[in-house]
Amino acid sequence: MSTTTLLRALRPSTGSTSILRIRQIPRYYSSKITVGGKEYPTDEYTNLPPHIEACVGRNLHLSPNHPISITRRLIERRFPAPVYKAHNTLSPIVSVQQNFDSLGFPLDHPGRSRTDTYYINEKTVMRTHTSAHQADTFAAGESEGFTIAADVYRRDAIDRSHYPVFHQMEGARMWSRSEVPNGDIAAAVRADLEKLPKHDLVVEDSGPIFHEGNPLQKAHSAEECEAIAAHLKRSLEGVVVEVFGQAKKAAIAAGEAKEDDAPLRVRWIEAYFPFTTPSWELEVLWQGEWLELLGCGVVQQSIPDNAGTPDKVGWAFGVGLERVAMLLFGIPDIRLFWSKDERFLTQFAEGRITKFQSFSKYPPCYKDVAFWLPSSSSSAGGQVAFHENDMMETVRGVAGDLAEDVRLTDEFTHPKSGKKSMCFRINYRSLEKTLTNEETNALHEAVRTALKEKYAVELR
Ligand code: FA5
Ligand code: MG
Repeated sequence: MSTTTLLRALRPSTGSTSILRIRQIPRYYSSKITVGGKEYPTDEYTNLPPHIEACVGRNLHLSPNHPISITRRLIERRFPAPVYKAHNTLSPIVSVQQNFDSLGFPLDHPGRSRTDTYYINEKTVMRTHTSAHQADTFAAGESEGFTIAADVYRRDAIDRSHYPVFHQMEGARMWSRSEVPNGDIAAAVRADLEKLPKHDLVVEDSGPIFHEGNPLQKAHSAEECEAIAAHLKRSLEGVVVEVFGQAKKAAIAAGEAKEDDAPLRVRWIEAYFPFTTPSWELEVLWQGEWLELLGCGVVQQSIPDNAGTPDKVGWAFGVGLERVAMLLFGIPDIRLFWSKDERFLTQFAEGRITKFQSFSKYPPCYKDVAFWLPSSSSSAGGQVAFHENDMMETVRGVAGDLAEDVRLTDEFTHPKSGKKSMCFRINYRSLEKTLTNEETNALHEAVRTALKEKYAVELR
């Protein structure tokens, strides 16, 4: 049975009130694709599916009573005007130049691949991060610092803290060699550091500011780098203090925490980004695991140089707004942010931090799918190798938010035939109701069919 027939067979029985959403994944694109109301030519790069395009324009970060917007405003408060200008309405459709080239991504960087990024066509992508706007914002030179909050798009894992569309806030603060007193950047940055509010949060931070593996840039003196790093870290620790102070107040009000509960654990770890060095990530301990909140670092000098502002030096960060909002509101699953369920939406109001009241947890249902990948000879006709993210997208495409997580549970290559086998476990769970066995089976069958049709896998 083809997917279409199967879907037609399913729809009448599930009725119009059913929340079961099984979708068709397009295998081919016509010559034009409409994204955010505008038409773009397609080519062999095009891989943006309709269920992702449908998120363009939802603007959760601009809906005043939505937790993503409440979180955005809370963080923006730490980066006030006139030093920081907030940009919150930049289009998610950007050029490959903006998203990758302007930031120094090497041509073979995995982030550029079609398995990781949604391409509208060869030259145009859905931004994968708010850093895509860094160079343009430096070039415009409207303010010393800025924040940019926006929706970003990535082909990524499926689990409770990853979603293919999420929100980031970029922040940057630059100082101009030609404008600071005596051209002394280090002194000017240190003076601004003194003006930042102090806090008593203990943040684990070991190791030197820079070293061979996380190097100082040639264009910066050690003193400059140290001052910029200190200003960056203090600014972001301030965000954490604010956010978690508010979260704790809300938890105490809800009777879920006490004033003298164990303090929050936060740590800096070294990181790598093509567009900053040295670089770090900030993590917090959440439900027993370290959760990465943001990436940051000293801006690669080539970016302001190429943007026509070579006398500027400074820092940048990018924080995941969902990650912060989950902690702030106690929201246990990233899919909830996209919920249109009144039981979710009516819980939140602008400027208020309250603990999310779960509307009961419906049972999960696990299903496994195993298959052989087409052997390389049969995939010669331009077909690319199967990537884990292809699985993620197939499941999202068919089951939408009814898929809670997808995990690769087994992978092996047959010693004689050389064929590769993969097994995935899909956890289906609705946030809104109990899925019946029949519904889960139908979803799973549609996933299997889609895999077979789109990737020519041999189901086992
Ligand atoms: C970046 O996107 C960099 N642009 C951040 C940056 C900006 C570094 C400026 C240096 C200077 P990364 O891929 O780690 O980095 O994503 C940043 C944050 O976005 C993560 O820390 C996490 O909080 C969030 N994030 C990443 N992937 C997802 C996802 N699939 N779902 C939800 N949140 C995500
Ligand atoms: Mg990261």
